[in-house]
Parts: sequence; structure tokens; C-alpha cells
Amino acid sequence: MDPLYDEGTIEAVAGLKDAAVRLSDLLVLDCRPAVDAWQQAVEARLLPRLMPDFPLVAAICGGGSSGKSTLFNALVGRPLSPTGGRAGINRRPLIAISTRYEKQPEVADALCDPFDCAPKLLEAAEELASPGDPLLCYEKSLPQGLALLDTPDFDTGAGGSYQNREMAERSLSAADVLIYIFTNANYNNRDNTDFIARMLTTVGTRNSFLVYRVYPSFSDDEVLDHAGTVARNLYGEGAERHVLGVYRAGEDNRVAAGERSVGVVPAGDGRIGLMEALSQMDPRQVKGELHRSIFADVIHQGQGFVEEVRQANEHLAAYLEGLRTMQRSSVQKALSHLPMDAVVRRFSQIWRDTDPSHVKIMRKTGQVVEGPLRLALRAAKWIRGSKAGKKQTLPEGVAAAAMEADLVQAANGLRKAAVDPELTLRLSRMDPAVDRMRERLRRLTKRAGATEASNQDDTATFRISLPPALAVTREALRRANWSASLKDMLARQEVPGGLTGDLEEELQRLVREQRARMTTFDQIRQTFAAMLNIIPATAAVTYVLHTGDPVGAVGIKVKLAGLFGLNDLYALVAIPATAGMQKADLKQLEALLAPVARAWLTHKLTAIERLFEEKITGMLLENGVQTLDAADGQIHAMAHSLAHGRRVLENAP
Ligand SMILES: Nc1nc2c(ncn2[C@@H]2O[C@H](COP(=O)(O)OP(=O)(O)O)[C@@H](O)[C@H]2O)c(=O)[nH]1
Ligand SMILES: [Mg+2]
Repeated sequence: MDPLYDEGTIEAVAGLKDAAVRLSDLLVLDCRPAVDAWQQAVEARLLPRLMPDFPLVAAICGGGSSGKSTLFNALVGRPLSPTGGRAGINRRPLIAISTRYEKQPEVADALCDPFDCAPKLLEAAEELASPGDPLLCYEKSLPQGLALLDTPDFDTGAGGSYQNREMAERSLSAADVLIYIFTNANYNNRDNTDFIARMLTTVGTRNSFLVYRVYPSFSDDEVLDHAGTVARNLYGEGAERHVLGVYRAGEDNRVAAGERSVGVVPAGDGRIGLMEALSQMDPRQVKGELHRSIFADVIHQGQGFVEEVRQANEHLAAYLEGLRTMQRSSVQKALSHLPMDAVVRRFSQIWRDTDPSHVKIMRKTGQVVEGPLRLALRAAKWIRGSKAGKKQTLPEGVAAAAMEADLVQAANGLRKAAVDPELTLRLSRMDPAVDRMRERLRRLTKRAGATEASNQDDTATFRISLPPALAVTREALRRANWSASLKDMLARQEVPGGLTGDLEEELQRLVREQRARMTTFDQIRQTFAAMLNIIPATAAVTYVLHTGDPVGAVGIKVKLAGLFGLNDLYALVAIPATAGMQKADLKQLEALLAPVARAWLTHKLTAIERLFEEKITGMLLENGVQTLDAADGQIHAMAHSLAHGRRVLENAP
């Protein structure tokens, strides 16, 4: 059994079509019209043909007045088609199928498909005499699985212009098998056979039954001899392989007089009747080649389409990556001016509060270890001499204003990027995000919608157009009241240095941990206590965020692992005391402060990120990821169906 007609194949084709339509909706592709046409073709042309009971289409063809319509009526058993009279009286094809197909309109649709029209029922024979689309009739007498076609004369016309040729051509391309009828007057007319022969080579070779309308006085041998000439003219060498049977239609005057229908008998002995031969043909076997080529077309187009969809999805992925990167740098910008001293101050407060009682007494009586104090003084002196150090200490009110300005600027920038039709991403060449973006761009073979500009300086610029799938979401964002969102964001900002419950808990935990590590060395512990007092008092500790290790920077490097799902975000806590501190002291300070800085920055960054997602990027990212996932699933389904289709094509019987 030909795998073309397997249930699995029908399922694969239906699945392919469904996934393609869903994908073009999901990704809002501009090839939508092409997909619609393709879906139409699959539904109208391929799927019905793969059904087990799609009929065999037999087209009666031949020169003008050779008796096509007379034969058609004889086979159907009713005078449906007008006969005789003026040559070329049939101006449009007539299709007759069994009444059992009345309940399967897709069959009639598929039969009319080569004519680019919807099925229309024949109402009166006269309709056939005016040009137009083919007409259809359901006939009880016809055997199941057979569609009979009466075609217009292809050789009727004047001055080399054949008025019915196009319809005749379409009829032939719709046919699975031909019934070629000829007379003694035209059997050797090369013009007629050449036309059919040309049609057969352009739309694929179809086999034929030959019907010779001839006087009873001709012997079967003469009939077979003349039919052989016709066959050679039609098919050339090896013609006998394509001729399924030769029949003679009696040249009886009672037929012309309309008194009786034409009798069609096999020429030669032991042959079966024409109608019997037609109903014995297995449509699937006959149609195999035709169906296979339609099927191959569908698979081929599906393949091109899945590539296009993959690219659209990669584009979406690139955009989301870009937007996330943009958001990350906006979050960093929003935190450009956060003073850290309040956090360190609170940490040292907790530290002192949790001192054992003997230390508390010692501190009260002034018996504090000398070393740390000396160190503290040295550090303080250095700070006083350092401009940078002074600048970093901001009075509370100024800090608040600077923080607000940072937040507004960063939020505005991110919002503009999110509502722009194109995302412009400017990154330092050192930023690992550059490599990630380049990798994304590499996967976009067409490069449509995403490019990297060539920069002279040490930055890299990426431009990614908004994927059509996100156009609606972006429009909603653009229309939302931005100034209200901004106001809300500012209102929800914590006062600088304000500690939320989360961070307070985190600091308490850090104090406990640090203490646990230092129990044995009281000396070191006291050094820490002293340093904790000094740092917030002498200078605010500031930080910068880097992506990538800030190699060679002076201060404490804090790796903020796991933030935003990245592992390359660093904070540099610049400690002015480095100038006066011994290496060992600095190391201890780092051990103490790094976790505090990490806890605090993580806390702040996450809060801002959450705020930005809620007010700006959330819907884009969420819808984007959902679309990406859903499309991935459909692409997978398409690839699966296509693979099945390719296997069917490779395993042609
Ligand atoms: N004597 C005779 N006349 C026929 C026969 N078949 C068709 N005709 C006549 O030939 C003429 C043309 O027939 P028609 O079926 O309209 O030919 P079409 O143009 O090929 O469809 C009509 O007058 C028919 O009655 C036949 O077997 N014997
Ligand atoms: Mg006719």
C-alpha cells in the first residue's frame, strides 16, 4: 500500500497545515497571504485526494463533433449534455459524479479546483453552450468512485485562435484518465493529437481509453490499426503501455437521429466494457503520480515556510535578549548614586548590639584595642586629603534627589527603548552581552530586523526591530499613562538608606555569620568593630557595577552571582582606606564588607528590576517568552510532519 494514503500521512498533512496557520497568527508573519493560499491548496487539493474514496476523474476529449457529448450521455445514461448542431456547442466542461458524493462537498471542491472556481450545479443544458466555469451534476447511474468529464472541443475556432483551448487544457490537467474519441475523418489529424500529446507532457502522462467512432463495416483489425496510429501520435514510443483499451462506437444513424444512445463495444475479443473498465480502475493507483506531485509541492512549501517561521522566532528571541540586556543596564543606571554608608552604619550598629557584655563594658571604659584605632585615624586622614572621597559622601537630601534623577532617567530610557519600533542597544565591547547578541545575530541568516552597526570606539551597537508579534503589546505600552507610572515608581522608592525588613534580616544574619567565623580571635574581632565604625564615619563606600571582572580596580570586588540570571555582574566597592591600609587589613575588610555589599546591592537591584518589569517591560517580556515557547512547540510539530512527508516521498512505490 502506498504510504501516501496512510492515515499517518493524512494526519501529518493536516497537522502541518494547522501548525503553519497557527504560527503565522502567533508570529504575525507578513507571509500570511501565502500561508492562506497554501492552506487553501492543502484543504482543497491535497487532503480530499488522500481520502480513501476520492473519485477517479475520466475526461472525454477529442476533436469537434467527434461525438464526445454523445458518448458522455451514453455513459451517464441521460441526455445531459447538448449534442450535435453547431460545432463547439459545449463551451464549458460538465462534471458528473455519483450522488453519494453529495454529502462530501469537499470532493466537488477538489474537482473544480483546477478551474479555480467553486462548484456550480447544472440547471439546464443550455448553460453549457455559453462560456464559463464548469458545471456539476450528481448522477445516480454513475458507479462509485468515478467522475466523468465532458470537455469543450479544443480544435474549434477561427484564424488559429481556439476559443475553448483554455477550458480544454484545464479539463485535461484535472483528469486522471482520458477517453479519447476520434472518427475515421480525423484519426490521423496530427493537429488534434499533438495538442493532447503536449498536454500530456506538461501536466504528466495520463493513460487513455481510445474510442473509435466507426461504421460497422470496419473490421476489428482495421479499428485496432487506426487506433495504433492515434496511440503513437499521442504517446510516441511505448504507446501501448498507455492505452488501456480500444473501443468502437457504432456509426449508427439512429444515434444521430437521437433515437438511441451510442453503443460502445470493445474492439477485439475478450475485452470488458468501457464502463466496467472505468469502474475497475483503482483511483489511488492511477492518481499516485499526480497526488504525489501535489503532495511534494505541499511539503516543499511547508519546508520553506518552517524556515521563515524559525527566522521570525529567532528574531523575537534576539529582541527579547536585547530588551533584557537593556533593562539590566537601565537598572544599573538607576542605581548610580546609591550611598552605601547607611547600610554599613546599620551593620555596625547590629554588630555592636550583639557584642558580648564584656566587650560592651570595655568599650564604655575606653579600653579598646589600640591597633584598629590607629588604622582608623590613618584612613580618615587619607580621606580628608582625597577629593574623590569627599564627593562620594552625599548629604541625605542630595542623595535622595540624585537617586530620583537616576531612576527617572533610567526609566525614561528603558521605556523609550521599549516603545520604539527599533531597539538600539549600545554596549561596551567588554560586556559579555555583546557576545550573546552576536550569537543571536548569527542565527538570523537573513539578518532582517537585527544588525550590528560598525563602531569606531570601544562600544558595540545593535539594532533590533520590534518583532510584529509584539506590536500590539508595544502599542498598549505606548498608550498607557507614562507620567502616572513614573510618579508611582518614585512614590514606591525607599528613602535612601531606608532598610526594609528583608535587608535588615539579611544584615542580622551576616553579623551572626561573621561572628561565628571569628570567635577565637578576639583581636581581629575588635579590629573589625573599629573598622565598622570608621568606614561610614569617614567616607561613604561607593560602588560601580561592571559586567565582567573589573580587573585592576582598587577596592573590593563583589561578584553578584545569579542576579538577572547572569553570572558576570560585579560591584566594586571603592574603599578610600586602601591607601593607608596594609594588605592584611584590606583583606579582612573585604571579607567583612563584601557580603554586606552583596546583600545590599542584590536587594536594591532586584527591587528596581521588579519595578521596571512591572511598569515597563513586563508585558513585552512575558508575551514575548510565551509566543517564543508556543511557536517553538508548533515549529517542532511542523518539523515532525515535514519529516514524515519527506519519508513518504523518498519511499515512492
Ligand atoms: N451516426 C452517428 N452519429 C453520431 C455518433 N456520435 C455522435 N454522433 C453525431 O455527431 C454529432 C456531434 O456529436 P457530439 O456528441 O455533439 O460531438 P462533440 O462535439 O464531440 O461533443 C451529433 O450530431 C451526433 O448526433 C454515432 O455514433 N453515430
Ligand atoms: Mg460536445
